[in-house]
Parts: sequence; structure tokens; C-alpha cells
Amino acid sequence: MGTDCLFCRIVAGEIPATIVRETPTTLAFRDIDPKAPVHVLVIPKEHYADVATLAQGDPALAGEVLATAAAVAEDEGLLGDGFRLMFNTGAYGGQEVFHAHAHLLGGVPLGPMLA
Ligand code: DGP
Repeated sequence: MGTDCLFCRIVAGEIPATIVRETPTTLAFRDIDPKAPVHVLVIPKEHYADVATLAQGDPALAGEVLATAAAVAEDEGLLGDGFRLMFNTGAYGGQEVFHAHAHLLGGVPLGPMLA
């Protein structure tokens, strides 16, 4: 995808980000506008527009994104109290950046999702 995609540019090192974990296929970095004490975005390095395209196109890579998210949750001390992991998808899902990404949120009680 390259220059048109913000998160591809972060993967390429063209835009700075606070990276908390990197694997050969995934990257985790802090959200620029955090909604919780811990707010990390976990992405596949390869460009997929959203999680549905990712999961259907490369289920193993989707699993690697989840594994990286779990490792970050452990690093951030979230496994005891819990956390939220979500993929905004498409217009109704409120997705703004069209490179698949998981939001890992924690460090505070988040309450019911649709309260
Ligand atoms: P979504 O609405 O699910 O597409 O969320 C996109 C997230 O990306 C949003 O929480 C803000 C974050 N974001 C946007 N631009 C940047 C950036 O340049 N750097 C970082 N670290 N996060 C960004």
C-alpha cells in the first residue's frame, strides 16, 4: 500500500511512533490520542484494509496480531484486571484508518461496551 497509508508509513519508519513490541509480522505502538491509561494499536505489517479482510486473507497473520496483543497486555500488566481488544471496522464501526488494527485498552475499568 505504501505512501497512501498512515500505518504502512509507521511500519516503514517514515512517521514516528512509540513502538512497544515488534515481531517479524506485527507492530504494536501507542495510540496518538489515548482513550485509556494503556491504549496500544496492534497491526499486521502487511497492509490489509480491515480485520475482516485480514482474517479472510491470512488467518494465521490475524492470529499473530492477537498473540502480539496478548504479549503487550502482559507487558503492560493488564492480564490480572483485564483489558479490551477491539477492531473498529468500516463506516458503521467507526474505522478512520484503513489498515487493520486492534485497539488494546486497559488500566482502568472500561465498563459495559454499549452502556
Ligand atoms: P480507528 O478509528 O479504529 O480507525 O482508530 C485509528 C486510531 O489511530 C485512532 O485511535 C488514532 C490513531 N492514530 C491516528 N493517527 C495516528 C498517528 O499518526 N500515530 C499514532 N500512534 N496513532 C494514530
